[in-house]
Amino acid sequence: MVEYSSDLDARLMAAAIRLGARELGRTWPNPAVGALIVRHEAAGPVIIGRGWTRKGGRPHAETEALAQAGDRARGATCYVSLEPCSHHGRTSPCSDALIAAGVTRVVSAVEDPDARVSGHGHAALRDAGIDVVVGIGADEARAVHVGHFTRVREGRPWVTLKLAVSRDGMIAGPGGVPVAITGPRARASAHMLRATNDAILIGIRTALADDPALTCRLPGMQDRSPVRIVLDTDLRLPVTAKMLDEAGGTPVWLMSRETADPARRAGLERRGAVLLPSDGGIGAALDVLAEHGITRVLVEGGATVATSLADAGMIDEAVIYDGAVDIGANGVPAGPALAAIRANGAYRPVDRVSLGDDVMSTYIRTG
Ligand code: AOF
Ligand code: ZN
Repeated sequence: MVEYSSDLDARLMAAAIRLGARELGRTWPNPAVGALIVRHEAAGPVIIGRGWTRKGGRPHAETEALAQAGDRARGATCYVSLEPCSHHGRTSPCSDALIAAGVTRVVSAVEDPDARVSGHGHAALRDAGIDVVVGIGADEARAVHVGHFTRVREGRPWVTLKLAVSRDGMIAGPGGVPVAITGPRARASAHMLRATNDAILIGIRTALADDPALTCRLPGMQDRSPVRIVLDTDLRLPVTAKMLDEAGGTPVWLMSRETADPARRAGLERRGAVLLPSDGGIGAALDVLAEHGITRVLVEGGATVATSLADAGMIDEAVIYDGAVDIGANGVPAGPALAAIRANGAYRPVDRVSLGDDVMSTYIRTG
């Protein structure tokens, strides 16, 4: 009889969670799940299969890990960062695949809130005589799957607000002109945020003022650019916008009123933009994004969007880069969004790192 140590289970689960988390930003509409197939041998554990959810959500992590393990999966343990699915979705259920492969133990971090799966995956495994352990690494797994959980439970994506704030509390120069607030290390970290979110969202004013490409430009990670979304109620984005030059790479979605000028619609669609309906309200826009599969969205600007998100109580997480430059009193102040995040008790700081002359602080909403 093999002895399973809870310490070893915790370490192998942590590895499975990390394996899945590497794909954050690519697996939407699915969660970024990681799975390991492990044989517990006298000399120690041997990992015989590793899998993670692939781009667009298929194949699922367990299928990949089982394919690698082959016949050796018989009698092995599967460590998986989310309850194995039990529904007939785009392929047959992972719980069936685990049973068919002869896995005898499944260590699963957390139940899947998706109503098609919720509890049924674990039950199916137990019904087949598999020893199922649930809850090891649950907090870490929940943090990785927070986008999936928010989309399934609340019908909207998890919202991360990114703000770069000058030493004197400004986010842009006079009249909204862009100013370099942070240095290269902070900028690289902001590009990493882009890479790990499904989508990046800005308001039309920022799009007009900055003409940003909104891509991830980290070396070797150019293929990790998120869907680029502009809240552009009246379709004011010019067809010459830089982000449309690269529309072939990752999609550009413009959220606009359905009554927006048809000629402008046609012009932007010819440039590759996808138009989604929005009446201008941020809450409704987020619902539409969730319907289109977005589980995590990074909001990068500007003050208007940040303020309406703060007013709607929809900033789940905030990443604040405090820069070392001063902009001056006639700049654009960071305003109510930053005040809401730094207000006592509303958000809890979870991370704080120095990046050159800048400081990056991450906050998560309490309650
Ligand atoms: C797993 N392993 O790696 C993932 C799971 O549309 P489908 O058929 O791909 O199903 C999507 C649902 O499957 C998704 O909402 C989530 O509940 C689950 N994702 N499950 O067992 C995986 N990505
Ligand atoms: Zn599955």
